[in-house]
Amino acid sequence: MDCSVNVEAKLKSYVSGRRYEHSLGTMETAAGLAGRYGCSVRKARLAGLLHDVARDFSLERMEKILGDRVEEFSPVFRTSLLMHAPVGGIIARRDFGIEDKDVIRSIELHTTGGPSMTILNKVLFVADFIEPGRRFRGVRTARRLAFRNIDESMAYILTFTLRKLLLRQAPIFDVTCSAYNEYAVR
Ligand code: DGI
Ligand code: FE
Ligand code: FE
Repeated sequence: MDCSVNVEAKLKSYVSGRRYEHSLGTMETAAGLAGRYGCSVRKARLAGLLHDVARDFSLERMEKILGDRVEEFSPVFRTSLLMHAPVGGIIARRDFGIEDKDVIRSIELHTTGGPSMTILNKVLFVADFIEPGRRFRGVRTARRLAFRNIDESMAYILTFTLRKLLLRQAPIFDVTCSAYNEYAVR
């Protein structure tokens, strides 16, 4: 299945109304960024629409879907927040028939980021942060930066997220650090 109208209708049975609106917003923003940076608008829309497909699943449901892959997460990272991205990748393929590797990887990396991200991976990561429903101090700067320089935008978002996590003394996932280091000022 690849027609985005069908995907939209089906997504409704996976996520809450609020999440559905966020998914539509991310889809439109991802399309805009894809146009700006010259990657596939169709893939960006699909990735934006489906990125949070597993966001409202329970931890038990996620662990069942991950199967042996749950071992990839050390116990502190076995939270529904961190696992909804890889689980989303699995659901996008299994239930929505998405085969495109770049789209799947974009979904898998959308929460933490990761090393060697493609343009599409970055487009989704940034779109998720700045879509029209987002409200926080700094969102206007983030929106402006997103369309000016995607790598600087990655640095801005990762710094913002890491700072917030550090202030809470929350555990930092290895891939979040790898992503940050790729865009940190050298
Ligand atoms: O699903 P969304 O709410 O749209 O957004 P998301 O999938 O980008 O999730 C963002 C959250 O993920 C953000 O509040 C911080 C959290 N996060 C990202 N990297 C890490 C992390 N949380 C912890 N504890 N450690 C990380 O490395
Ligand atoms: Fe998410
Ligand atoms: Fe999201």
